[in-house]
Amino acid sequence: MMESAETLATTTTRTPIYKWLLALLAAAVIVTAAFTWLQTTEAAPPAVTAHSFGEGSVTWEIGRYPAKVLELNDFRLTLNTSSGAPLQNAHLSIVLDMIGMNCGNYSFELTETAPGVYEGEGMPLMAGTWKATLSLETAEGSYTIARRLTAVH
Ligand SMILES: [Cu+2]
Repeated sequence: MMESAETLATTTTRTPIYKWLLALLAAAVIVTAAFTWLQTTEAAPPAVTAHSFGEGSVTWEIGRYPAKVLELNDFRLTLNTSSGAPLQNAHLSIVLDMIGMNCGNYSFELTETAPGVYEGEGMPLMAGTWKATLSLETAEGSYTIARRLTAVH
């Protein structure tokens, strides 16, 4: 007799916890949906982006934009020192990886085609939003700079 009374007591105290968990779950679903909606409606990353690092600044242009999937796309990065002079003799490489997917990375090196201007060709493997991570090495130090880009068919 005592046992069944105890069981009943536990059951009645548990019910509100389940309701609370259900409410939490519903809230989580709503928040996730809102985030997904925000991500898909977010403006496409621009063709030209500007970045600063310890020694100066980078202007990062993608020649044809949005970039073309499975084609070589021109990347042109212009490096300036803090005083505005071309930053020469740096070593630059870029890794492209698709945001939220494991469909493969694409890495390439850039070469200096004019003082402070570095060019290379990158190939996104699928349509969507990609992250491009620049590894920059100068005489003074090493830097990592990232941007996003859109690729289409
Ligand atoms: Cu992908």
